[in-house]
Amino acid sequence: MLIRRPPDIPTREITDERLYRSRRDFLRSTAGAIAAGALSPALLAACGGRGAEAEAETVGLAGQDELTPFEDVTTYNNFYEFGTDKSDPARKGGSMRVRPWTVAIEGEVAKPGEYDVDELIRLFPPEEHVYRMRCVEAWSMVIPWFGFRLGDLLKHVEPTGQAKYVEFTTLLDPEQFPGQKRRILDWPYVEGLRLDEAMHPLTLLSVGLYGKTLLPQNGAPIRLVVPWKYGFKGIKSIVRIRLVRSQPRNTWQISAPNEYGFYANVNPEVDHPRWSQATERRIGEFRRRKTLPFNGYADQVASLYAGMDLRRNF
Ligand SMILES: Nc1nc2c(c(=O)[nH]1)N[C@H]1C(S)=C(S)[C@@H](COP(=O)(O)O)O[C@H]1N2
Ligand SMILES: [Mo]
Repeated sequence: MLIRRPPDIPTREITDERLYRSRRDFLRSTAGAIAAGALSPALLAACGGRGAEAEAETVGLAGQDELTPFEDVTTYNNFYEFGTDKSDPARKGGSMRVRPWTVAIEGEVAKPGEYDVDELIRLFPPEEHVYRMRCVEAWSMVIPWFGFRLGDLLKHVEPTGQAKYVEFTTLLDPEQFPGQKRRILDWPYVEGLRLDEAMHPLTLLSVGLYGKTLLPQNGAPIRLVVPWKYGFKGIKSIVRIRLVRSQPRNTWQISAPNEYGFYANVNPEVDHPRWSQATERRIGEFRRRKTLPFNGYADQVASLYAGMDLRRNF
């Protein structure tokens, strides 16, 4: 599902996800939108232009899944910079300064530079992407992200022939992130992708969800979203993107290398040493679901790993 739409629809219009969904379904019908006079000509053109592609991309994504309620998406979070409890990020995120914010793009690129996050949003207009998300702790959500493709940004900065991986770094600031005052993890949080994973059209830099600007607890003002990988790959509050020649060490791998690997592809056949990955609990549901290989995105991404031993490369 892809609908081009400005990221800042006033809160009162969409805090209720049922209302959000019906609005979205309504806007998908161009005829309905014209009848209601709901869309500006520019937005209408954008929707029309992406219409066929948007429908095609919905297949195999989260089209049939219910959205996880906004309340759960914004109060049940992992963001250890704010603390290890799921409720810490929403409770302690309020004082985070998310503007001005710059993202440094460095390393093996022809055009390195410092990019203001608002400039990125202007250069790469965000779109909606509804993705299933799966945490390594065996819970999952369905989230209507708002973002742009990381690949579009990378093409813009022109990776050199030496660039093989992309390394991402979260802001280091113990004054804003109380969790960084304790060495729970090796701060700052770092993640990495292989260049082809980073260039894949499913891989996003997200700046919003549910049509609203990203809240601190979800990784404001800009965070990574990689729907076929465990949640920890989705690094939040990014200040640096560096193109590199060799595989970066990611924070959870440094912390417990036997439990968390570099690839972290969702794989029901490879259990975490301390628990099974075969099933998951969708937040808001009671019965457990079977976890799907690559979180249900195998058709789109399995070819990236052809010939690799995914038990060894977990
Ligand atoms: N900087 C940073 N990014 C992070 C984390 C973190 O602790 N710090 N937690 C990760 C984990 S384990 C998950 S499951 C997702 C959760 O994202 P959400 O709260 O938006 O659902 O964020 C990931 N990104
Ligand atoms: Mo996670």
